[in-house]
Amino acid sequence: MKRRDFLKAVSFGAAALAMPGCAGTLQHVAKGKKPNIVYIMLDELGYFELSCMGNKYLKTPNIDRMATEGMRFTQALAGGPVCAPTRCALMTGQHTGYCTVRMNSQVWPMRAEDVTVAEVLKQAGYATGGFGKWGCGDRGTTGVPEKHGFDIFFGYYNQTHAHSYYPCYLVRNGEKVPLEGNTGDFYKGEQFSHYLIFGESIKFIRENKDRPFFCYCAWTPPHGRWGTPEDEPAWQQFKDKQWPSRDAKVYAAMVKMVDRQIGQMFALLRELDLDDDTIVFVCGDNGGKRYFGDFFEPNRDFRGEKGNLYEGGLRVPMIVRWPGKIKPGAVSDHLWYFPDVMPTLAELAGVEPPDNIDGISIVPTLLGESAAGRKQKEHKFLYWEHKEQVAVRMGNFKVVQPGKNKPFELYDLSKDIGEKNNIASEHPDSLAKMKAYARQSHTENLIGDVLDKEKRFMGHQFR
Ligand SMILES: [Ca+2]
Repeated sequence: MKRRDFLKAVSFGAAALAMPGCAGTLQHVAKGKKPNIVYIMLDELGYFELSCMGNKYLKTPNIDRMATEGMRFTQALAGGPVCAPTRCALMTGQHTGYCTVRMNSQVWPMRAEDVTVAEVLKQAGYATGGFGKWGCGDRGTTGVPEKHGFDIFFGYYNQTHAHSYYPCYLVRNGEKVPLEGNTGDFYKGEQFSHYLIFGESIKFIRENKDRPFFCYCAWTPPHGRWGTPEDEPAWQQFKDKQWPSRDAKVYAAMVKMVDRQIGQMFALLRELDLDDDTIVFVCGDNGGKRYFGDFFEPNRDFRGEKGNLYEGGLRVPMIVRWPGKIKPGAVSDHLWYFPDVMPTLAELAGVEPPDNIDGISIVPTLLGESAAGRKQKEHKFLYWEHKEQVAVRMGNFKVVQPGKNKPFELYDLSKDIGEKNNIASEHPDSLAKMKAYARQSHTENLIGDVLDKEKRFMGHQFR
């Protein structure tokens, strides 16, 4: 056993030992009922792209209903402003100054010793399935999901592979699954990948209905490129709109399609009599992108978009529903981000997360402080880095360093959600403190190993 694998085994073993009867065990766990967990993350869906958020064009009736039946968060923030790092922060509970995958890269996999939430839940007795875009390590690397706690992962391992809905193949547990009839054309083919990914998500729930399961749906719609089957019902609804581009219409159709599938997911949970035993999350993966200028207004009130660390790059829609446990119609302004998902799900499952995480469980916010048996703990600060950008959030204050050697800007988000009024010169003490938090948060970026480079994604023309 290599030293780092040994360290992983030791720290993880200690976490497992700490689990039974630990202080603060939730009532449902004490009674031996671990909830099923469905975590649906829609790629690029912006904060203002739900109809319940007043969007004029996009229709999300099932997500809207979920918000009336569950809790909607106004200050849930992504782990990072682009696909791969935000997923790594979500999976590991570590922020982007500490986690392994800090950029969208072809050669930057998770390390063997990185512990994911799937590993933690698997140790708690969960069946673990992932469906959609992985982004934390290509085939042939130490970052593959089947070595990070997933019993099954089906979809795209490589985020660039995920740019097509008609790829020549998808991947199941490291093995290529050829999609006959697809030629490498981005917009046309015989097999629409997301139907297959959705089908596998549903199948996983059916197959594991009699035991606790973690169904991680990192679904790629509405991320481009925007190919769609001509007979997709949502496309039929939008294709004749007099809108600026075909792509905008497909984007709207994709939002409507995944909303319909979320409705189907809830119908399945009711059919299997699992509705009350299942907590469902629906969120975006990073801030919205202005693919069509301001047409859909993905980040209406926010500055910036996907790729930067202003609120437009980080704030995501986040709705959580668990009948009988989460208060219906609640709106929470609790400030949290993706590293908090790991300890939250671990607590719901009655196990301890690893020690080396940055997240804080939000169970007291979700279930109420009396059910959780303690008050909600707040972050002293939250931290992000992306390429040469840095951001720190401390209460309502946020600093952003938008590039290398650029001065830090300071905003008070309670008065200035659009980050327009830089007040750095008025608050030297807060600025100094937050800059110090930034310095202490950045660690050396360690990297996983490529074990077989022939297995990596080579481009859409290759089968
Ligand atoms: Ca994304």
